[in-house]
Amino acid sequence: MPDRINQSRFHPSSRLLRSARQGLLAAFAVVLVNCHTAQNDVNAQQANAQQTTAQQPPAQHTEVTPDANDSRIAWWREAKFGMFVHWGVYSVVGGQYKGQELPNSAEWMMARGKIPIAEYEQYAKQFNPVDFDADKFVGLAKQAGMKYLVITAKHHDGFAMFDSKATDYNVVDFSPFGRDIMKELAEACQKQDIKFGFYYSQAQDWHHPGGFGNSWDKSIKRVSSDQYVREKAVPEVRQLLTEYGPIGIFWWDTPRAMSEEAFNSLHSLTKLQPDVLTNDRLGEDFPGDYKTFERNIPRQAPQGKDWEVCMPISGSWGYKKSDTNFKSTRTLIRNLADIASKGGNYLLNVSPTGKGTLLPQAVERLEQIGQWMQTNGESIYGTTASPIGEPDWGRCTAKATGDGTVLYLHVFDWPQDGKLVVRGLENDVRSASLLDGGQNLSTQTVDDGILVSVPADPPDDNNSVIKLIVSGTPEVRSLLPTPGKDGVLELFADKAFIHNNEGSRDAGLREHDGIPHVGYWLDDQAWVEWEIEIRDPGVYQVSAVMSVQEAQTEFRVSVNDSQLSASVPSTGSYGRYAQRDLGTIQISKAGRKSVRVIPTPGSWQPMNLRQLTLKRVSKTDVD
Ligand code: FHN
Repeated sequence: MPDRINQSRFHPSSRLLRSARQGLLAAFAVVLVNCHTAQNDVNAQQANAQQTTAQQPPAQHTEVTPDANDSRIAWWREAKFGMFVHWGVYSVVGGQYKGQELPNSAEWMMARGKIPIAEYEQYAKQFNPVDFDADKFVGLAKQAGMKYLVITAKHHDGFAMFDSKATDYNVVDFSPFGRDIMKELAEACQKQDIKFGFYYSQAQDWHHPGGFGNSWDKSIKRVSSDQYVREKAVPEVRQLLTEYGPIGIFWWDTPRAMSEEAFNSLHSLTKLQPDVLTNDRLGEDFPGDYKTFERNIPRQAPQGKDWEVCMPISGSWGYKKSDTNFKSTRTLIRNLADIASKGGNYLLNVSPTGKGTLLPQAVERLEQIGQWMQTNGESIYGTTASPIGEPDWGRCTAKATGDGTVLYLHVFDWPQDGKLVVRGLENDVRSASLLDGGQNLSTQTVDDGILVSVPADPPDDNNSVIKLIVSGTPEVRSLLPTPGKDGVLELFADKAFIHNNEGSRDAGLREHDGIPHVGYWLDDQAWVEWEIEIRDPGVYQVSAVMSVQEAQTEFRVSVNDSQLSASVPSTGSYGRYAQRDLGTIQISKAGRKSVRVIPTPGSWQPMNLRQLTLKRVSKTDVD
């Protein structure tokens, strides 16, 4: 079955013609009455081959031992920073359809515009990025300090940006460009020592009759998703993993419910390159090598796993004419430091135009990030998460060095009084210096930790890095939030630890009017926690600032073993916040406490929680 849904069109298969040109088919002088006949033959051969393959037992999952896994992912943990590229047919028109702006990200234009396949194919016939130069393109990533590049080999629209053998609907056979972009980029990355990876939309395919997602084109003669996987996804993934050299990353996207056979036939292909790393988006049962967050940086890192944040440099993943929403260089540099300070990688997306180049706004930002990385790259590459939490002046990354530790203090807000305090740090300091220029800085131990004396002016407007070397591994006194002298402790959403079950129903940090709240809290198994320190036992009044849309919601608030049950009526809407008194809790002993907000199963309605406040109202319950 050819990868074009409407088989009635006469369309000489350029692959067969190409082969004919090579004289391979001259003897058979195939007269193309209708491509789908010949194409079917080609596909039939391929399909038979695939069925044979598919009938082979999936490669045994040789369990990777932790050490072996550590060595596989070591380069990725060192790299910290990569380029994501969304480039395809949609780039020709910048996400505009018949001159109209479509909502959302440009690569979704076929779906948002409900564009029939036959019509969308006409855009593919215009894809001709004559200004594309793979070496220059990869050079931009390298210059920015990026160590790997992941590009859309096939997005949801089904168009292959490589010389696919599974379908002529590809950049070589179907577009005037006629070159294998993935091949050119793979070679350029190899030359410039940049790891190369593919994004592949394994389930959504709006061009193949068995792909997920195309609900608008009524000409589709549906076939099973298994057939789509067998005919297209498996052969294309196999081709990408066998014909483009060493592949560092295979980036699955938008998993959909598929048969176990389909999942296993796709997953087993990654054994073709045992060192290839995969993300967690093949399907729920395939965690891959690392978790991927998208667009937003999590407040807390997921525990015990590698993770990354992928994010467009502007608003749209694919080039969108109207998208002027470019993040500032300051934001991008600080994002990189923020993510690294939590132990993650930053996969920053760029969007080539239909001509094959980046907009000047993107180039400018990549160059400015590159300048910062030239000076400060060691504070990012190969670092681990902050041992001192999130200081109020910026972020911190760390790196073991011999019998000591280097702490890189990423100072966003330079102290006006020349005194930077690293709160809670108790180690002996060996040295302190500006990473930019090496100027030595004096330090002293103070009640709150280590005070670093800094010059009046910061070396960098966006993120000035201080290199602090201490003896041994970091020793940090717990600096948990504690009630003030007035007995009041306000616990805000963006300092909470959100305990989620895995999956797409994650409660997470959202914002209304620029104020963070715990939102999307659909799952009554998700709960929220703050760690605090109580110095004065007593009875504490508990209140919350929240919004509740439905009639009423019920939950518990606990402080270690003490708890109260709360029932809060609707505040009118999710966007309408109010302060609600929830009752009192007795805290009998001083010390470290866990404050928790836990939904009452069966009586829970989602709420948006901005803050929880504890106020000491009496010394004991008998006062
Ligand atoms: O639907 C895609 C989207 O177009 C884009 O590719 C992002 C990148 O992570 N992934 C999906 C949305 O989560």
